[in-house]
Amino acid sequence: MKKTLILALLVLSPTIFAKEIKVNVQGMICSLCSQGVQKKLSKVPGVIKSAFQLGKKEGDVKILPSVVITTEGDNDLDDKFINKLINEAGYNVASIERK
Ligand SMILES: [Cu+2]
Repeated sequence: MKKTLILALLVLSPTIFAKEIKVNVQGMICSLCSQGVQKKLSKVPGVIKSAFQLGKKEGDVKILPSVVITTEGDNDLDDKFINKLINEAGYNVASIERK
């Protein structure tokens, strides 16, 4: 019984304690752009997921392209690191949001 519980916690913990970092990215306008960023993110230890949203217009409001990075457990990526990674992929960070 105990073993099962521990096992369940181990399996679930990366998602339960995951952090989400939303990065608004300037210039990431098509799926090819986001693939480049995704490739970079996939090599970062602790990153378990990256979900891309391309920019769009809602009425007169322009919504920037963004990527929500999910990190495992307590792993966080600091702003400097994120800026560097996005720059290396060829784009610029507009803002970073953490929930
Ligand atoms: Cu593109």
